[in-house]
Amino acid sequence: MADQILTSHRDGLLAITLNRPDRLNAFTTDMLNQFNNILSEAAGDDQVRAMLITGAGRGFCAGQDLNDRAVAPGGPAPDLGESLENRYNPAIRTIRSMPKPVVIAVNGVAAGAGANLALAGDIVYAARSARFIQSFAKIGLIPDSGGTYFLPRAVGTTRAMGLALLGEPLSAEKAAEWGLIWEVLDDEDLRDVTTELARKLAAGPTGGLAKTKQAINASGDNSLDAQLDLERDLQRVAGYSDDYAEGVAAFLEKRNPEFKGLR
Ligand code: T3D
Repeated sequence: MADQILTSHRDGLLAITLNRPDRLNAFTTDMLNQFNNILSEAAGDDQVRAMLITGAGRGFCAGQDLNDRAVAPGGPAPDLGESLENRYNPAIRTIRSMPKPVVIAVNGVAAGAGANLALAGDIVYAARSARFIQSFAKIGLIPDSGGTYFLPRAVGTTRAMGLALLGEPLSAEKAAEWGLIWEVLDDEDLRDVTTELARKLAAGPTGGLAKTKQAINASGDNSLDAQLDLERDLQRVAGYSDDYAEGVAAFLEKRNPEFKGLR
């Protein structure tokens, strides 16, 4: 059996490719466990300064593999809370909290938990042919993997509710127009452009980028006062970093900076 997840690590960039193209990269339990292991190792590895997540074939990820669920009318029901607690939630938490930028390249359809995994990224690009589907509504479930958190914050309650209750596909272009994702790229450009961008981030002052991510993610739950305090605290630490000194020196000397990317 081919590896369900492919990784490559070069120049500080860890690229992860979900690799079950015949099932639109839907997650089995094994695959999701593997994904979580890769994510948590990457989160703590200083050699990984940025991440890129994409899918193989014509899909990004179709969420939970429904063949992997022994569920049928009248039969025993699986404990989906256990599945979220132990596998989906850790993946989303690790992506959101890891102190390095995570770029998502949505190469094709992103459905169910696959759609919300995409939205967990820090910068989300999509191929023009990609679609985002909150398909939970079609099978009697609720949007999980952060969907009920990310959607209303990104597009407002009205659109979030429509997407979640109807479970209809949202085109990549509309997703960008609504502010759900950063940018749409032509299908043939997606991989190269996102790899290049993620490489640039990996060569950047990743300590500062990590603090930026932390502050922006905290803002949704903070008052302005609390957010100003957080900015003060994080900026104090950033101001003591070698990367800040290097960034200022490079600017004044009119040369490219060489960031170490330490926290
Ligand atoms: O269970 C838990 O642990 C709780 C957590 C739940 C999180 C979730 O993600 S629940 C939601 C699960 N996902 C879905 O409901 C999406 C199901 N898939 C679809 O609705 C459609 O496949 C798509 C809209 C995503 C794409 O449609 P289309 O027409 O482009 O492709 P297709 O022909 O439906 O799919 C291609 C193949 O992939 C097909 O197999 P086949 O006929 O060629 O042998 C299809 O069955 C398979 N596939 C797609 N999604 C899944 C899947 N197989 C298993 N599980 C899937 N989720």
